[in-house]
Amino acid sequence: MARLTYPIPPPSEITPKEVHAQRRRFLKQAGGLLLTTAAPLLSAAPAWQADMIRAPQGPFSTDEPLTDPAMAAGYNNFFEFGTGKEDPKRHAHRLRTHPWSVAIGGEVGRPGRYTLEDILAPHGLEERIYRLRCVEGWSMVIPWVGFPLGDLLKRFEPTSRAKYVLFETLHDPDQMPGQRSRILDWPYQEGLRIDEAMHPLTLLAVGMYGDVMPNQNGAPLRLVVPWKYGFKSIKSIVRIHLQEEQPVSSWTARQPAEYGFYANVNPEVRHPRWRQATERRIGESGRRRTELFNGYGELVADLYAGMDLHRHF
Ligand SMILES: Nc1nc2c(c(=O)[nH]1)N[C@H]1C(S)=C(S)[C@@H](COP(=O)(O)O)O[C@H]1N2
Ligand SMILES: [Mo]
Repeated sequence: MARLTYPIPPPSEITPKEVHAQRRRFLKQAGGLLLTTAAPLLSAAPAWQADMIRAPQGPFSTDEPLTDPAMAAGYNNFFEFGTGKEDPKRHAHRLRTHPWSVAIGGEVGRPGRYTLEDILAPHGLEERIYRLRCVEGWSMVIPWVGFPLGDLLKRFEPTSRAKYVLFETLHDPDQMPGQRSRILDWPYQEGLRIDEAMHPLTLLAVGMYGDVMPNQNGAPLRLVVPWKYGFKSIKSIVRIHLQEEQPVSSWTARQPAEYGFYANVNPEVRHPRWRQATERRIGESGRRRTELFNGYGELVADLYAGMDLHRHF
């Protein structure tokens, strides 16, 4: 695959209209008549972005109506940019997503610091429409573009002691002013058990709705773990560390009684402050029932066979 060239033009400039299938689909679903006016400047786009906007539909997609892309990129949790839902959209332009690299280390045969281009080069991108449910009680349906995390981890040859994976977000208060507040111990950290990380549903995403990832959604590289509460889907990843011990994620460190390591969506496990039995789908009125494992139980329930899901919440 060709080396990439930068700087990355803003998504509006690189997204030719013929590749806006998802956006068109959304508009069609919404009964909208909007037309995109973006000029086709595909030749200016880095290779992986061109691959991204042509990404074929991958497995496990839901056919539920998509969330309005403006809502998906305008109502966010990204505490590095503030605690209000509109803060990330307002402030995330301060994040410089190029150059970007990810340190991959711990229990792997090939540790090192790899550029985003190195990371993406061998992977075919695909689009997967997944539900994501926030612990606070809202959910969205988003067409993510990415590739399975497990494919990446295999490349770096996990050792037999790699039982868990720790992920870390960039720590730079100049770019992420929310890190001046002590609401969380920065950098934001999350973790998965190795079998969860290797599960084919677990996605590393670089885009959504056929465009590069908006900064507020976790550019340039974020996790999407659709059967878990949204906070497990860590944004703007700079470190992936395989290890024997179970990581302590940022939310668990802050409130261990409220946020467990597993954080599987479970309508039967109560949260002291948020409703878990029902949820509000962004763009809908009223609430719908929340499903165990966010509706992905057929695919992931085996991972937790024999475990007490109330204790391991
Ligand atoms: N680094 C980082 N990642 C994060 C968060 C955060 O504050 N910082 N918030 C999490 C939470 S609580 C949710 S619900 C999802 C929201 O993703 P979205 O804004 O793309 O919908 O991102 C998760 N990833
Ligand atoms: Mo969340």
